[in-house]
Amino acid sequence: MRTARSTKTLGIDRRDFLTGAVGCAGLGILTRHAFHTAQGGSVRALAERLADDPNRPRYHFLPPAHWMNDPNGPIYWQGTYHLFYQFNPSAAVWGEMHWGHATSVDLIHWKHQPIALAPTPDGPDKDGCFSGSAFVHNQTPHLIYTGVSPETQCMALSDDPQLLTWRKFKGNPVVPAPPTGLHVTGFRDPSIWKEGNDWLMSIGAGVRGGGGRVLLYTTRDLHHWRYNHTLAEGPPFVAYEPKPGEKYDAVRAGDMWECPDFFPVGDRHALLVSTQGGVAQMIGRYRDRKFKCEQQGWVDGDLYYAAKSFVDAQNRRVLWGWIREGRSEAAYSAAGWAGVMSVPRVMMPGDGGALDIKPAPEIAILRGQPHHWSELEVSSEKVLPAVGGDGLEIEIEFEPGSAEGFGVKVRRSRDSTEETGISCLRRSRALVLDTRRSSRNPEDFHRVQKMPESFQFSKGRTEKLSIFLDCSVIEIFANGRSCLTGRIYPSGTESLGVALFAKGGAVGVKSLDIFEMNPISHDRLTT
Ligand code: DQQ
Repeated sequence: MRTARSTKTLGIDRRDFLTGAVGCAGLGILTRHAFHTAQGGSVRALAERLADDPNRPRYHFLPPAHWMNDPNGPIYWQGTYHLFYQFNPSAAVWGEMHWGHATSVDLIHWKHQPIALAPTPDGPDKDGCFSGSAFVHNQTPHLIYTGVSPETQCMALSDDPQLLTWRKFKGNPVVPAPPTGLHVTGFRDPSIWKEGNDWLMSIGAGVRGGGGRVLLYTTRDLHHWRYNHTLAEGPPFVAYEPKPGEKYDAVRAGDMWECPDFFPVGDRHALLVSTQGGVAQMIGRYRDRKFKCEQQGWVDGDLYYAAKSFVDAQNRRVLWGWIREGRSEAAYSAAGWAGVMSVPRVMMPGDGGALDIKPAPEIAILRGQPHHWSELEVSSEKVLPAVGGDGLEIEIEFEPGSAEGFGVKVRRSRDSTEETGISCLRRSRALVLDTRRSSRNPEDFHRVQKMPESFQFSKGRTEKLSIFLDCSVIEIFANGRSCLTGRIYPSGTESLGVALFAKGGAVGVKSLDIFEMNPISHDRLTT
């Protein structure tokens, strides 16, 4: 990781690693995967560009190059975690949807594998293999996904213990159309689970002007699917007012729920759907194969989308989510990559009914050089001179005092003309990620993002933040419950400082731990 002290990684310069002085792993990844280069440039030039890109994260999962969006079909199978994802192998823009594939034994370090699903010319997925799920039937791993266009549900299975090859069902599509008479805005992203001898499948849908829906299908043999009824439905989560002249967009309007994810949480059930720019969480009762929402909120902000969970080796419910780019399409297309996977998150029932969402503890294996402070009092800005970098985990526990606002700054330049602020605001009871000064470049991404779920301060309680900074990604976990993900693209590669601050009074810092994180990829390419 780039830290205040060093620009090298384990003594290996990234360019040497790529071009052969040490090895050619990065280049090999791209060549083996037969990457095309959108601009007609060489694969070597693309690999060098990615390896030298200071915005490209080094401990979050990334595709080897080009575009990635939704996590698909996460599954733990025979001692290995498999992560599939929406992938465009030709360019760093959305399109030509394939299923990329990577494997891991520890949930943190990943190995790229050959593409799992590609569109079949003249097949029901000729225009793309959209999102879906993995499951095991008769000891055989299966994938179920949406083939386009039109949107239909298709399946594939693998006899390979390593799941490197997949064979599509001859009878695809297994669900060729939405239920007769239902005029849906979309019909995609199947998710599957078993109850007794029945397989149940939920499909994302909605009705124009009528909100989102999740449709429920059942089968016993995987070939004959029967539409049962609507598993869940609901109005838009936020009022939708199209701008003058704006074309109707069902997802933006809240009339289409994408990527439904449905699972038990304690004695209730959770339904996650992606819509209106974010991932909505609904908690409620599941009876007679119908879900009734009792509580709702958002999982994260609007840069986190298409979340998808699975049950891991330890029976935990682990959630993956796609972190979008904050920069323009022109910028990410030119960079040659777009999209990052969140760190794995563990979900469990929390106080008051909402989900608790925490980073998977496995992430601690990446902790390098530690720095520790305790019992500090901060009444203005306090720069921490001994620490810095673009790959950090920050664990901080505040004891709110008289300060109106307090927090941490990262990626701070020495003259503080560039900095990213994470603030707890007492009056509005909010946690805010302020990226207005994250880059000196006025064209870059500048905004103030608020943690969507109310981040409550209560007298006498401490506030605990876990912050994962990884080059252009910031993931914040507040009190083990609320999450906020942001993107920053600092113009100064020397903007690596960390500071604490308080405004309008003082704040106590009970404890502060900062870890310089080890990369999972020394060349930004191999995982
Ligand atoms: N992304 C996929 C769709 C899904 C959307 C296409 C959500 O299956 O609805 O890439 O990001």
